[in-house]
Amino acid sequence: MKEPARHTVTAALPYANGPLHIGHIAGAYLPADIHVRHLRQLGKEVLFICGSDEHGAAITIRAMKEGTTPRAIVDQYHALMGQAFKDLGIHFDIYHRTSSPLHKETSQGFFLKLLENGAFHVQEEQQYYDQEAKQFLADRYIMGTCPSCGNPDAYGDQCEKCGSALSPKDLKDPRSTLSGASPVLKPTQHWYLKMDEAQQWVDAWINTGVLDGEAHHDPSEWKPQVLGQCNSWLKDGLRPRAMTRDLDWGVPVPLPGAVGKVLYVWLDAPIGYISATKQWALDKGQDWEKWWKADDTRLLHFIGKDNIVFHCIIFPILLKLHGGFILPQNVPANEFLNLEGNKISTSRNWAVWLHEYLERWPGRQDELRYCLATILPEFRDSEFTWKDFQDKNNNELVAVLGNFVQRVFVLCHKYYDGRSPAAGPRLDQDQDLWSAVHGSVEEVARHITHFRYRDALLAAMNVARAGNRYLSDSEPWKLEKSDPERTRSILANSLNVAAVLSIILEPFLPHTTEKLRRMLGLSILPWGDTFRSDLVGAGQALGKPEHLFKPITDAEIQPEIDRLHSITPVEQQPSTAAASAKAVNPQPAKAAITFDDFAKLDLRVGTITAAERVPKADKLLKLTIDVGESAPRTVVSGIAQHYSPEELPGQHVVLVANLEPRKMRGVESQGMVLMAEDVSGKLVFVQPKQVIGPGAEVR
Ligand code: B3M
Ligand code: ZN
Repeated sequence: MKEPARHTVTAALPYANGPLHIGHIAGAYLPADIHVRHLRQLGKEVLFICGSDEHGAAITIRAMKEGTTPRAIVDQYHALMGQAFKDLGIHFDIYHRTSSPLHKETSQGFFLKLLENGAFHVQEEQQYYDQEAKQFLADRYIMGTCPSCGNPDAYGDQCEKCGSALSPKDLKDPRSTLSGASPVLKPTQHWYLKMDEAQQWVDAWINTGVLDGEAHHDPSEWKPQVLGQCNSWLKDGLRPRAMTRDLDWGVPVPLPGAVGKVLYVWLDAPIGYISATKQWALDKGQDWEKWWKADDTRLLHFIGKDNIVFHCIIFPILLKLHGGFILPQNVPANEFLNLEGNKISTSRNWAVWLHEYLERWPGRQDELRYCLATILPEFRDSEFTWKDFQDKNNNELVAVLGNFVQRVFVLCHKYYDGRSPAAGPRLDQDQDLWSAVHGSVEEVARHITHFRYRDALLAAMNVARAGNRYLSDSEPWKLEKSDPERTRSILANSLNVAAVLSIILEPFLPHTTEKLRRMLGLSILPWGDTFRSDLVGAGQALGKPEHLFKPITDAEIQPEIDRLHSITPVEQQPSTAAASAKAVNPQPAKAAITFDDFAKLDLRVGTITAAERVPKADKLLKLTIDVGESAPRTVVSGIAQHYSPEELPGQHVVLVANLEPRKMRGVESQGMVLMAEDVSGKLVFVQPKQVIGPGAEVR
C-alpha cells in the first residue's frame, strides 16, 4: 500500500431521466465534493469525475411517458443536472455523458477486450417479445398481475404495490407497455459475465485487502454496510450475469450477429468514468492512463447503497478481466436520506428537488450543504426535515459561526478602524484557545480521511464555539479602556481563529469561506496553514463585516412544508422542473370558474396521424389528428421548436375539440392540443397514460 501520488475520485453517474434531489446529494455528491476539496487543500493531485448516465430502460420509458425521444430526455436532464451541481458548488473536473461518441468507442473497445480475454459465455434464453412493436421487452416494458398481491399493474421487475421483486415471467397476464399486446416468449442470446469464476479472488480482495498476492487496501477502512452487502452476495455465490440487453437505446454490442442488442447499462455506466477521464485528458492535453492504471493512483467511488454491488464486485471484475486497470481503494457508500418521515420517492414527488431549492433559496447553497453534511446517512439512513434545516441554520450557522465572525469584525472596526491589531504575549487563556483549535483541526482532517464528514464538520464548528467562548470569557469590550494592549491581543487571536475557520470549513461551506476570506483579506490557503496563528498579520486592512448567514423565519419555512404536503401524489416524477414547480404551487393561478364553465369544454383524446412544417413559420406545425370522427382534424400547433414532424405520428394527445376554428398562416386550425411546459420552456404533450381509442372524452 504505497502512499498515493494522486487520487481518481468518481461520483455515481446519475441517470439523466429526472432531476436531482437532496437524497442524491447526501448520498454521493456532497461527501465526494468535501473529500475532493480536502484532498486539494492537502496539495494532492486529484481528478474528480462525474457525468450523466444516459442509457438504459429508465430513459426510454421516461421518453415514452412524455411522448418524446430518449435524446430529448437526456439532453434536457444532462443540462439541468450539470447546472444544479455547479450552482451548489460541486465542481467536477468533467461532467461527461455516456451518450458521447468517445464513450461508445471506449465501452465497445472494453467489451471486445473482455470478449478476447474469455470473460463471457453466450447463453440463449426465452424472453418476452412484442410482436406488434417488433421488439424484445426490457423488464420495465412488461406489466401484468402481481403473483403475490394481485395488483394488475405490476412491472416486470417489481410490484410497486407490495414491493415484491419480480421477473417478467412471474407476472400473470403479461402485457407490453409499448403496444398493449400480450408478449410471446422468443429465444434470444446474451453475453454473460463469468462472475462465478471470480468468486475467490473477489472474496479475498474485499475481505483481506490482498490482490494478486499484495496488500491493496485495509478492509477495516471499508464501511461495515459496504462489506456486509458484498459478503451477502459472496455468501450466495457469484453467478454469471447478462451484460447485454435487447434494447434500441444504448451502446450497440459491437459484433456482427448482435443486431438490436446493446451493452447492459450497468456495463456501460462505470466505463463512463473511464471515457470521462479520456475526454478530460483530450481537452487538457493530458495523459489519461495514469489515473486508471498507475499503481500509485488511489481510486475512490462515491455512491449510494443501491450501487454497492456494481462498484465493489461487478466493476472490479470487469476491470480485472480487462487487465491493466487498478481497483478501487475504497467505496464509501452512503445509506439513504429520508424526507419528513417518509422515503424520498421520485414517483410520488416526495422530494426536495435540488434545482428548485436553488431557485427558491438563492445564495443559500451553503445552508443546504451544511444541513445535509450534518445528517449524511454515512452508516444508517437519516432524515431531512425543513424544521431541522431552519434550526441548524438559526442555532448553528447564525448563532455560532456567523455570530463569532460578526463579533470579531464589529469590534475590530470599532476600535481599530478596520485594521487587524497586533497580538501581545500569550496568556494561559490564549494557550487554551489555540490548543482547542489545533485539536479540533486535527480531528477534522482525521475524520475526513476516514469518510466521516459529519464528525469532521462537528469538529470544525467546535473551533467557532471555542472562539465564542474565548470572547465571552475574556470580554475584550470591557477591557478596551483599561487594558488596550490585552484587548488588541484578544482580537488578534480571534481574527486568526476566523482565519483557521476559513480553511477548515472550505470543504463544507465553500461560498461562505470565500466571503470570510474576503473579509479577512486572505487568499485560499493550504491545509498546512491551519497550524499557524498569525495568518492575519498586524495592520492588515479588513474587509467590511458581511453577514455570513441570515436567520430563517417560520414564515419562510412553512411554505416548504406546505408545498411538500400539498403535492398531489402523481404517478411519476415531476416531468420537469417547471412542470413540477407549477404542479406543486398551492396557489390557484387563475380565478375560479363554475362547473358549467368547465363543462363547456369538449376535450377529446386523439392520435396524431401526420405532421408537417408550416411554410415560413418556424414555430408552427400542421398536425393531422384522428379524434374518431369521419374525417381527421387539422390543427396548427406552435410546437415546431420542440418536436420535429417525424417524431409525432402515433402520439396520443388531448384536443380542445370545440375551440372556434381559426386561420393561422392560411391554414384553418380546428382545435388546440394541450401541452405542459417545463422549466427550460420545453413543451410536453398532456396524454393519457394508457392507450385509449381516439375520440374518448376527457372529463
Ligand atoms: N445511474 C444508477 C443510479 O443512478 C446508475 C449509477 C451508475 S454509476 C456508474 O442509481
Ligand atoms: Zn404485488
